[in-house]
Amino acid sequence: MSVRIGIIGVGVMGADHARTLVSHVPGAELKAIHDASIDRARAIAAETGAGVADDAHAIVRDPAIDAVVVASPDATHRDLTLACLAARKPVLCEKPLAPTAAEARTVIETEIAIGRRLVTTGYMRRFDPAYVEMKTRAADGAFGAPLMFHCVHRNVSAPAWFDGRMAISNSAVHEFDIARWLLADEPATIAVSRPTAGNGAVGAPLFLVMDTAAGRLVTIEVHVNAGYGYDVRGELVCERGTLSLRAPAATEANLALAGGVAYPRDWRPRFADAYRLQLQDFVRSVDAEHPSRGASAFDGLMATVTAEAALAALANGKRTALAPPQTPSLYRD
Ligand code: ISE
Repeated sequence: MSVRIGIIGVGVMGADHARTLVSHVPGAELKAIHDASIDRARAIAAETGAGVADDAHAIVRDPAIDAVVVASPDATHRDLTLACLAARKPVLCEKPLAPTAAEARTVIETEIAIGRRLVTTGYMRRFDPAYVEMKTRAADGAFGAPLMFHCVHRNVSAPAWFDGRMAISNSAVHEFDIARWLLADEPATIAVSRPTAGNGAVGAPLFLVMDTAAGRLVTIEVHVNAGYGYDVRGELVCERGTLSLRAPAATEANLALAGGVAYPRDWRPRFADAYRLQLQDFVRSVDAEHPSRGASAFDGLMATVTAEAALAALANGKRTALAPPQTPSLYRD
């Protein structure tokens, strides 16, 4: 029996999920898709063989659909995830779970009331082989305790619909999530600076410094208009050594008196393995015997709580303390 999937939103990420589902996820059937643009929905349907639904809620309600992927705009994530919970359908919701912590909290409250974890938040880096190897090697003891984690997050350019807050609420959230997962530690305070040189336009670089509850430091550069390529870096500094993510490509080219790696234009090639492994895990988790290994709704809430503190720190120029919620028992492993 295959798992029948519906996808809501087939823009950049939803279309990528649709293609990955039909080509790389055995046991999954892409049953229907919906998009606010009917032309876009039809184009992806023609490519993948999915049906087209003219309403997002028709996908959620359809008894012939077992699980839902939500990849619509950020502001719609919470309500669609709640609709999936009301229908008791497993849902992979793209990050962020909600634009505000108050909205994200309603998702975990609903899930707790149901008493079963149905939500996976699309923090796919938890499946990226490089981060997984970093976490595994850091745990073997040879490196000693992790002390600092340096992150760099650069995009070629911010999309036109990016507003001044989204470098934090839509981009830096990946770093907040991967730092929590890698260090198994919670954020305690956060400060945000930015260079005063340059034009200060939306999407100018930001530099964030977090202390964690266990006394570690996390530094994050977010530059959504870096111009040259999609470039994500990470270096974990431990007591006796460091672990760094390697270059963005598997090959290095030498040609015409020059050598180096090519950068992808966006995150899809860099994290293709992570997206595929996340979808495979999600489809497997539809069977309650195999709980999702992805980020939970609580992890989604935590990334958004951290983003809110970072936005406050950016606005008032002060180091801001976080009051992370206690982990409810449903979310303790
Ligand atoms: C985008 O939505 C993503 O999720 C990418 O992974 C991230 O690098 C980018 O900054 C976000 O806008």
